[in-house]
Amino acid sequence: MQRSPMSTRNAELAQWVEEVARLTRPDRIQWCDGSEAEDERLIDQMLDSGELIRLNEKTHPGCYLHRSDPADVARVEHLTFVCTEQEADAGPNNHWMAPGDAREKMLGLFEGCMEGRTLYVVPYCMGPVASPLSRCGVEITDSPYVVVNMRRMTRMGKAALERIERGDSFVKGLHSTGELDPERRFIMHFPESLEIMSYGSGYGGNALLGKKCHALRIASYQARTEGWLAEHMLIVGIENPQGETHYVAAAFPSACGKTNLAMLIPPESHQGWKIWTVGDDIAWLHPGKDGRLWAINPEAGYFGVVPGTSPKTNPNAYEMITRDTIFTNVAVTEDNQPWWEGKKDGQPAHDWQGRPWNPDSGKAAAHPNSRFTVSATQNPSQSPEAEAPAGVPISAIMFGGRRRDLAPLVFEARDWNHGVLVGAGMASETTAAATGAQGVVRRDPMAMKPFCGYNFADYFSHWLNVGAKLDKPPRIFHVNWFRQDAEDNFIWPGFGENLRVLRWVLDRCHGNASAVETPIGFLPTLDAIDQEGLSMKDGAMEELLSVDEALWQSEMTGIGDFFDQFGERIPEALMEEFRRVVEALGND
Ligand code: GTP
Ligand code: SPV
Ligand code: MN
Repeated sequence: MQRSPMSTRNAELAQWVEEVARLTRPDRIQWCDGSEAEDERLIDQMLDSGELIRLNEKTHPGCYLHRSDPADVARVEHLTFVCTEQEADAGPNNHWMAPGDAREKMLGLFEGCMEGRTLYVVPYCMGPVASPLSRCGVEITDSPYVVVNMRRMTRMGKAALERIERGDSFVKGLHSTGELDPERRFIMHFPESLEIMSYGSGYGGNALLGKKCHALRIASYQARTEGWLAEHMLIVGIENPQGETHYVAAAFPSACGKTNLAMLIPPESHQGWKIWTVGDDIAWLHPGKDGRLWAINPEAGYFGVVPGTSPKTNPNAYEMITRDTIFTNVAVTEDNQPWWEGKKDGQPAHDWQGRPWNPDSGKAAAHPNSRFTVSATQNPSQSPEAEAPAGVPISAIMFGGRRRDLAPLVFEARDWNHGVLVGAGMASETTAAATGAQGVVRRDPMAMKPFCGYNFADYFSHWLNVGAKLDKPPRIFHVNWFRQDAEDNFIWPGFGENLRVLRWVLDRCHGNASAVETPIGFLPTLDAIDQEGLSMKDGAMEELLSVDEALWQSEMTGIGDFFDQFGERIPEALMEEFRRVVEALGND
């Protein structure tokens, strides 16, 4: 077996790599240092093997296309398990397997799976390397595509390894693309021993183990025992014309607008406003000594949804992905530029599977869950605070989802505990980010249904406890950009115009925005959201801010049924909030 020169002084890591190599029997072991030279070598190698295709160098320098196996294009929630000793600790919100059984199953799959291949050792740090809030991990993988993605998505290589060698504990993530057979595909998490085993998929959240597997499932479990929160949230700074910046964290389910909100460009009508991206997918939130909640983004890049990205909807992202970007499962034009639905420019010649494009097929040319991978440093609105070791202080938390009806454009919870109910009661229409039916409303508390590494009942209790520790907790809001009219049009223009809602949210935090109290919380008065320069149909704001109490009553019944499955474990304080809203709806 060949070995690259770099190895490690950390005995635990060295031993684990040895063990895995004995099990998987690779031809070579390569320790990844995260250097540019290493990245270039891997890319060249993948260009030779066809795993990457070079895109038009004139229009898209440094951009490559990767085509996944057609049956491996999204997260697989039905094959994702949380393996705690006690089944009840994983909760009814997770698939569970006993750790011993899961390990045995996975060892069987991994046996000899790297024969003829290279085993890459990928040390990474989630969060700024200098931050005490950051956490390390090591992913062992046989996929060079994973390595180059991890280099853009995390602080990968030498600096992370040094942190581990200084004594940081690390999450052990073992990954192989295997045969890409959906029958031999499992994503297993062992939060009690800080381990992940992922076999049979090369796609995003299944394979880039630092992201959902570590920074959410494992980290949420750790966060509970340590008194912080690991959340599926963007973090954004909003600078007003006076030069003051306030930070908002927002949890929306997959493909529901986090990346777009995190890098929004203010509309023409909002001269002097500026948006600063801290993170677009994951936030680690810690109670600070000052009684506020502070957030870091554990990631260093974006694995973003491509379709719908246009100079109109998200000019920042559109610009950002014209260079040094890895595209996964987009279509290409005749002259080899990436193409996707909603690009508003060019025409596809080949679809995401490389087949000649047939405009009459009625099918999308790019996969609806096609993605870009890009380093955050390429984002023109990257926050100067993105590397701050202490993170940024959070003024407001927003929950939201895709609801064609029911949920108004925005409302504010009465207080933290009511806000926890608003988050716990969230639901959203499913999207292409996970396999399975799309457009089906499902309960997705805090946008964490696929990502909470433990029992949701304990998670809600933990949220309540964190709030109780904060002297100055963030205010909590719920938003919905996706209300539709009878003709299926989105009523709210969304994208850049969402800044208008952010302004109301921040004005509420500072006590100078008007609102009316309703059974579900505080809603803006009809004129409270600035509509200057906004073109909407007459009566649109009334519709966006309407609360249909009969619909809300049946929503509360659905939430109650959802809570029932957790039995006695559901915190009483949450049920108190629940009963209060039900009663208020009944009395109105
Ligand atoms: P994940 O990366 O899967 O976690 O997704 P995300 O939450 O970051 O979603 P993203 O911002 O990538 O948006 C997903 C889709 O929703 C894209 O096709 C966007 O164009 C669309 N979208 C985002 N914001 C808005 C909005 O304000 N209004 C409307 N109508 N669509 C939006
Ligand atoms: C999501 O599905 O929420 C994503 C993409 O951000 S993935 O990395 O596949 O989880
Ligand atoms: Mn996500």
